[in-house]
Amino acid sequence: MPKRVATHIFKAIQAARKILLVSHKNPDGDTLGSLAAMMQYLRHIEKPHVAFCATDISPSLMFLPHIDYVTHTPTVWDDKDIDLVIVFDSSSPDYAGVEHLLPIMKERGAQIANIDHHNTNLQYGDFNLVLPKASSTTEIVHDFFAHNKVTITPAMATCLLTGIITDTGNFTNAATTKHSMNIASKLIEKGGNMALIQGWVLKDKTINGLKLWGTVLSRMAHHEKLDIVYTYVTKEDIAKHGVTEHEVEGIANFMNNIKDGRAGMILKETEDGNFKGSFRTTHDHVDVSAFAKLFGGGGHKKAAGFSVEGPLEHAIEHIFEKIRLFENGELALAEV
Ligand SMILES: [Mn+2]
Repeated sequence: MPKRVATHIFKAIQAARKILLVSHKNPDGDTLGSLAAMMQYLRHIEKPHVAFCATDISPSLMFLPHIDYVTHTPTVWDDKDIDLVIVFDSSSPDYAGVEHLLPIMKERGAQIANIDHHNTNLQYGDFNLVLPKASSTTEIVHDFFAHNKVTITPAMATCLLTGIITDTGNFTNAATTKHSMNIASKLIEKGGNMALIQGWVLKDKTINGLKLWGTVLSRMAHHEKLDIVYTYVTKEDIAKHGVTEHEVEGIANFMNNIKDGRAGMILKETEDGNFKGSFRTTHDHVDVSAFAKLFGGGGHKKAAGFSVEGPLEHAIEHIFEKIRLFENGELALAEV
């Protein structure tokens, strides 16, 4: 934990008039767990605050305390009292969907704190508490509280444990370290409810959702030359099965169970007919964040995301061609 930054952010919180907490778009257990833990603390010290997420929250995360206080109405940003914005688990302002809002805040004199663990983080804050070695942003928030001698209540412990459980794939992926296990154990000691989290986060599949998974999994293909296993999900699939978009969220992580291929990829069609892609790998020698960066995306070595233009056939061809050129060292030439 970089102690100076942790102290500075803590002092900024104490001095702030009103604080805006921000999660990333399509929020996961880590960004919302971090936000919810901080929100609990702000409630405890009676610090005025609001909370913002640019998109909807998955029903499987609604167990987090006071999470219905988080709004996606951008007018919360108009509040002139806000003088500190804390963004959680977002490598860039775009990732949180606030690239147009943060500059306005800065102009108004508000300070930005950026708390994150993505190695692609753009260090866009006035305070950057960015630790790529941390399993999750909640692990950093835990260490931040510990450093500043903040008492972690059972509700806060549950929030923080949520991020560790979701980002480590329930303690199975490469983010699972001695430190993350150690903190998880401390959080359970402090009253963190692991069974509650696992019940909500892991046992969240519906029959129709799993039928959709079946469709998506049955399409799986193996790009032999690049040794990447991939599949896709369209808007039509989601509509046909009568499920919400949240039902497909776990498929990318599920691809970590595949023995074949050095990496897995899933493409998901967005409203505008373009595609959001996710890469996963469990192989030490593969860095999928390098693949994601080729398409302006980012993330971690073992889990990364990006966006590409549709239609589907074009997207798939474009992705594999660009990765091939990148690995052959020909990319610069091809781009000219
Ligand atoms: Mn995270």
